[in-house]
Amino acid sequence: MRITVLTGAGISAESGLATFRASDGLWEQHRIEDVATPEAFARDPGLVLRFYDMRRAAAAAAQPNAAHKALARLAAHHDLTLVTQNVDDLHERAGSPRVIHMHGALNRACCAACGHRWPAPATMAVTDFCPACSRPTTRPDIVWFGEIPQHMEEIWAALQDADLFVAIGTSGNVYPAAGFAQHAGRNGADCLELNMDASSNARDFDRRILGPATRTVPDWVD
Ligand code: BJW
Repeated sequence: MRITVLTGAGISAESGLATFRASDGLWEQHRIEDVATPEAFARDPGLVLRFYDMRRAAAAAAQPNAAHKALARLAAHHDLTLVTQNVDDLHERAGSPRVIHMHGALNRACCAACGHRWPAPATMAVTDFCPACSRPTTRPDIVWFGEIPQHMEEIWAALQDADLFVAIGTSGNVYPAAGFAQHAGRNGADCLELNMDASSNARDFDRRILGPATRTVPDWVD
């Protein structure tokens, strides 16, 4: 059986990392949607870099939880494609052999001019130079609103081929990920949602188990 899993911020919530659409969804009085955009970076790059420095430090201090570890066990015995919207590396640190980061990664920097990617330093500065082209055009390797998510060809193929699609801890508000269940379902996959609250695209799932990921994911895997 081929399984495609999509994870969102909810799977890392019990590792202490804030979700996006929880209670206030604010950072220093800014809406997340106003920080995670190319326009915000053009307007105030220092502010956006500080936001990602803070997120990078929080992710480095966090530990994988029972849900991340259960998905690593699942990969050992199944044909699994693990796609995450998360920019932390908790799946990797839990032992998942391959993780597709569709919204980028906090621990990578990239060059807006030449596309070169490299490991991000703990803090990034507006004046950082690209090690490949030497231009001061570095940015976090993060997919902001209005940008094209990464690895999409591979993801559509995995959704197309899946017998089972499972979405874990994602609110179903952000596209294209919010359309994955519909796409997989139309191609014959059984669709299961594991979430704290039903997502905005709940109608696209055949089954749903509500509760904290550290309980629902190990229960489902084992
Ligand atoms: C628990 C739990 C626990 C809590 N256990 N569960 C109008 C219509 C359709 C589309 C658009 C539109 N206008 C604009 C668009 C496109 C836009 C979009 O979708 N906007 C919407 C807001 C409408 N999308 C884009 O721009 C994307 N690009 C794009 O579409 O390009 C076109 C294209 C696509 C494909 C091929 C070719 C071209 C880019 C989107 C980039 C998203 N970036 C962000 C920020 C960057 C990363 C970062 O800083 O971390 O990614 S936004 C933010 O939302 C982040 C997340 O990855 C993403 C999803 O959030 P997620 O993971 O769902 O988190 P929450 O907080 O929303 O939900 C948490 C869930 O967990 C909840 O359900 C809780 O109940 C649950 N939970 N605790 C289990 N313990």
